[in-house]
Amino acid sequence: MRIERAELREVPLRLREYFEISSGGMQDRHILLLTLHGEGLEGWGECVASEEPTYSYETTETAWHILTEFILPNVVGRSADGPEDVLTPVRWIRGHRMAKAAVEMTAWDLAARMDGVSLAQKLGGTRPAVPVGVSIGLQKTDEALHEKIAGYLADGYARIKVKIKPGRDVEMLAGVRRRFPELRMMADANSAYTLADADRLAELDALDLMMIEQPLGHDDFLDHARLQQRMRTPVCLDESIEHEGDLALALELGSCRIVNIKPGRVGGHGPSRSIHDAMRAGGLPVWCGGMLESGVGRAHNVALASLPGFTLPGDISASRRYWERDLVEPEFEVSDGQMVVPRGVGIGVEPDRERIDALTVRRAVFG
Ligand code: OSB
Ligand code: MG
Repeated sequence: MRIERAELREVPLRLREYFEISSGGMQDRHILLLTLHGEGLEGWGECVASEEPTYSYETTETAWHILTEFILPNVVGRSADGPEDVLTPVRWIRGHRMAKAAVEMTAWDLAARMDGVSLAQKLGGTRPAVPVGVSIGLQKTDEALHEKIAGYLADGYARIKVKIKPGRDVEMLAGVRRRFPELRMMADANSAYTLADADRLAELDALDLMMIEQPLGHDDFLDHARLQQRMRTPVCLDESIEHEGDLALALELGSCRIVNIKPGRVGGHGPSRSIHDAMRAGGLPVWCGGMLESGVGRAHNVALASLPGFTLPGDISASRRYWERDLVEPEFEVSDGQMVVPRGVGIGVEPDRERIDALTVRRAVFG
């Protein structure tokens, strides 16, 4: 496949609600959208970097810098054997997997369009619809959290993820469990604890959580392994798994039993498939996380989540859970705890070009 042209743009988009996690909060997203052009076709993708370096060292600004100065100038005007080969000319760039993933994923959409198939088909997806949940940010009060959960259950989500941090953990989740005895529930700490909190975290074992996500340091494989030995609740890693090597280390040490795969975090769909395959070979489940993407990024996530090993509900929620109005048509919807995987060619939803043009505040063109 030949990449003839690239266009990167920044599109500000305000979340309907402030989203707070243990390491910070988000309200006004700076969505980075990428298009790659070749053979008269156009692929779409999104960079998942956040505005502040809370979840990752990458930010929308570092991603803009790395994409415009180093990645896109070396990728545009070249031919690649396929989407997994597009980043070969920039293998020398250390890290910056979110910036790289944007290009790799966009190339997958372009490649699917060149083949005339859906992105899900191109990736090897097998399921027409995938189970989905919703991730709820830290709320001011327990009552507010209960209200939110009740609302999302009414919307039909298959599981609820609750953000936690020290001081807003065991008692808060015990209250949720009392009010919703049958709820499929999990917690995400975004690295808010240390191994010194192990006894406290082990109290969560009484609450029948599906898993606890990223309780300890973003790069602390050893302590996650020690913690997993001290609690029954499965540990799920998110921030820690940036590539296939991290997964190998985590499995060797026993740092987790579940992995949250975000293609935008691990460098794209290729690395996501490798992680999926390795987990599946070990009989371990994965699920697809989210980064408060627009519908463009969501389309990539739902296509990936149609692979057979994504057995647990993903953080892939309806467009209206995030935005007053999404950037794609039709918008994503949830019913009966499932999201339908688009069947059209490529990502299978149509970016609203006119609106995206009108909202764009920054643009860089290559080729
Ligand atoms: O830890 O999974 C996370 C959002 C931004 C940064 C990190 C995380 C999240 C979410 C939201 O949990 C998932 C979504 O609905 O997109
Ligand atoms: Mg997480």
